Amino acid sequence: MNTYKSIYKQIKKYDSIVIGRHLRVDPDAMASELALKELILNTFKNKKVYAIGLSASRFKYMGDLDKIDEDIAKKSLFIILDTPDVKRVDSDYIDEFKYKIKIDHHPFVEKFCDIECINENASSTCEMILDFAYKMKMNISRKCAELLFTGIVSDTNRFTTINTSFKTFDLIHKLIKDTNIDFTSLYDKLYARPIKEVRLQGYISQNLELTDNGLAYIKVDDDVINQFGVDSASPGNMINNFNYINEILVWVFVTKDVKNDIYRITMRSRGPVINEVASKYNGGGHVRASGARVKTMEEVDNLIKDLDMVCKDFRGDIDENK
Ligand SMILES: [Mn+2]
Repeated sequence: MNTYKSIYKQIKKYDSIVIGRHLRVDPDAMASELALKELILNTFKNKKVYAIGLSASRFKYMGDLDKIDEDIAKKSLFIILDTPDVKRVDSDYIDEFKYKIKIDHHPFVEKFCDIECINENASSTCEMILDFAYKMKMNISRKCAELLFTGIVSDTNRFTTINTSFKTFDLIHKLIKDTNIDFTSLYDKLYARPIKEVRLQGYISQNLELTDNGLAYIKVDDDVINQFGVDSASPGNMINNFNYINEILVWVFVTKDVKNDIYRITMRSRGPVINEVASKYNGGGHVRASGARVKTMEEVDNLIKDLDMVCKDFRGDIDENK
């Protein structure tokens, strides 16, 4: 509560506020920054508020993003959302801002802001923004409510993730009651996808490698990406669809990011802790939802081996004679 108060005080103090989030935008990051912008504009008159970062066409429906320059950065308060470490911040001016605030639900990685509001138990950054809005008695518009609902539903994978709590439902219940949003109509925008991606999903299902320890993995090479006419980020974007498969404890999708000449690895878990392995390979994230980027296929293979061991340990199958 005290942290909320100090954040609110800074928002009140600055006439120019820039809101940012992590690289490779996802619905929670996008919705939280646009919702916070709405909240501030609806609560305070005469403030300049910018929501920044690289846009993605599939989130265009949520709203437009803003551009800033160095002069704006120099006089602004910066609020960075959903981002635990400085290297993942989607802004060129991170060192220029006058004052910085972090609001995040990822496990702590490093301190890089003047105020850091971290709640690892929150289901999403949108949940934290919603909690903040209610506690600080801010004006929640319908547009803002729709954004926050979308972000929470997406980051909790429809209220199935481990951080979905009584508080999540409590806040959502209040939000729907207060704003009367037509929430079922929002799923269409969030979940509708082209048939070529469904076909790619079929390909992944057919070709997943499965170990005895419950690790599933696939390396989707560029020919396959081109064959299906999809984007190299597509496999990673559909990884949540592979939850609740009896034989699979941890699943890993590997794609090549040709532009940056690296392998991009997305991983999920139904039990074992995987972010520790991810951080060993230039990555990180949540306990059961992480990502990593490596330069060589050898590192990819080592990561897969490490995750296989994590699965083995989780099942308690360790041969004690070794
Ligand atoms: Mn998030």
